[in-house]
Amino acid sequence: MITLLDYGAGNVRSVINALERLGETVELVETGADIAKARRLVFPGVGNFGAMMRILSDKQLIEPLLSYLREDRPFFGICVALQALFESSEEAPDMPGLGFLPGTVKRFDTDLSVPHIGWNGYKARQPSRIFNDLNGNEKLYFVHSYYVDCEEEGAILTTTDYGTEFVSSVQKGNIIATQFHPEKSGRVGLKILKNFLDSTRESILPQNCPQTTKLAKRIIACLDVRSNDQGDLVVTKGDQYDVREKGDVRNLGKPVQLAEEYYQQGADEITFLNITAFRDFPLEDMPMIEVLRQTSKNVFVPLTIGGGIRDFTDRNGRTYSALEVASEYFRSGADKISIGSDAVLIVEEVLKTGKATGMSSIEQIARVYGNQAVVISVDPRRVYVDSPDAVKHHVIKSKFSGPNGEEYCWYQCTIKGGREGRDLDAVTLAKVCEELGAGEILLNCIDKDGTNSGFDLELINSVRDAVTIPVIASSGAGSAEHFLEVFLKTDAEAALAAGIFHRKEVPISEVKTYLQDTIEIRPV
Ligand code: 1PR
Repeated sequence: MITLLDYGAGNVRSVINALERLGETVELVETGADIAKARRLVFPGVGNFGAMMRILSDKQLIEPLLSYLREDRPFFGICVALQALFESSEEAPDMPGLGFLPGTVKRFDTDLSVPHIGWNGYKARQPSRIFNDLNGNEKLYFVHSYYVDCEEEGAILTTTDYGTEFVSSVQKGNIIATQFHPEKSGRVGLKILKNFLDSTRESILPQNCPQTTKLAKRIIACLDVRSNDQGDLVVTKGDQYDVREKGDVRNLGKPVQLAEEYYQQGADEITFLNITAFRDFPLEDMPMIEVLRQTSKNVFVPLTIGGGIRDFTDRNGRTYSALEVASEYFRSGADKISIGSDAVLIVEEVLKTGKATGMSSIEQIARVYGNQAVVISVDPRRVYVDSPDAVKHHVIKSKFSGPNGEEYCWYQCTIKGGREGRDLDAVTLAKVCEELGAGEILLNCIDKDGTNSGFDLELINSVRDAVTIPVIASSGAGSAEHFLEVFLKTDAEAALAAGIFHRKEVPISEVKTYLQDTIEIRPV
């Protein structure tokens, strides 16, 4: 029996799924007394440091937690739960941490994109039982903007490089805590959790840790999901967003099954886009929630879900906030949510009024679940113009001329799955969303979608240059060479593809094998 501290924010589902996969029964902590009687305690911290400490304090869990830690009973903390062990955090300067270890939590101060999202390595500083069956050159999944500066040298278990060398895990006796997410680190992460659970395992030092660790470029498989005309939920794929072929919705497979296949092949993340959610409210579309639940039981890499995240009033007059919709997705196993149409409308409003309300879906979800949990999915279309001043938008000079010889273009945002073009460009959208608290940009391109002709490098470069958060390049991948090209010619942190994988043209493992000598990737 494992006791899990669920303080009410974020995706504890993933951790429960990972522990259950290891054959454990999980009991949730509700009171201090539950902590007092726990035999092994797992604490998955998510979101904002201040919000987390406040909830722990309100629920009177701080003293029982500190007693548990001081008694040196088996403890595994994840992400913000690692940070909670320290004295304070720059994220919430007025809110003290548990102070179990000396040191503070700092924000990354680097030219690299923040949050630090993705798969990075580790360098072991001391032997531990969590290293059993690991050799040191594996990559683990991180997603955070803050890191711990641990003043007790002897407690540092591993460090990782990202602009600076930071502490990526600590161990003091039976207390272990990691900045990375073992529950999202595939088979390696499951081994780490298994080693923690088995206190009879000996402490060892992995032999092949790198001198310097590097963040891997991510390969993401995307599943566009909708009901077909028979009412079955299917993975589909459009050509420039048109998913119908001879009148029928193209059916490329079952979502849960395909997601598992891609996980086994080495996908670094899986994204589900509920592509008709702009008209069918997702909380009424329970099969999609069920897809997420089933997938998260067997897929131990990050899951993003998008589609229909916005305020909504159902036919009985009941109003749901975007935050409620997102919360349901998180509870069902999502690690990140992606917002498409609503982001465009929010940015239009901010530009019109000149101020943010603090109440938009982006701001609300980022506040509760953290910036890293909010992805903005952009669906732009290229519009050619004669001169840079032709429109009041971010215009670029293109290598490719338009149908009438135009040398310039801008990227028009669309909503409702590309059905409606708006008077807003993708660069401005990305910048304002970053300011509102988004953690990542998923950059599609309608012109390139389904064409197999390669990514739109001009679009990716112009958005990448405008923001400091990670950018996922999407649309157009038709060969392994296209992934190499996007990573060599742009600074995108990840590349996402759909058709190439669904049509089984090039499996993910082959893309990775092709990249591995030139690009830093997570080995399959
Ligand atoms: O607007 O918040 O409800 O979200 C709806 C989401 O659904 C958006 O993220 C939007 O991108 C997506 N979407 C809506 N309609 C479609 C469609 O295809 N008709 N799919 C759609 C978007 C783009 C990518 C695709 C890449 C790679 N599809 O998901 O996977 O272009 O494709 P490729 O590798 O085959 O070229 P909201």
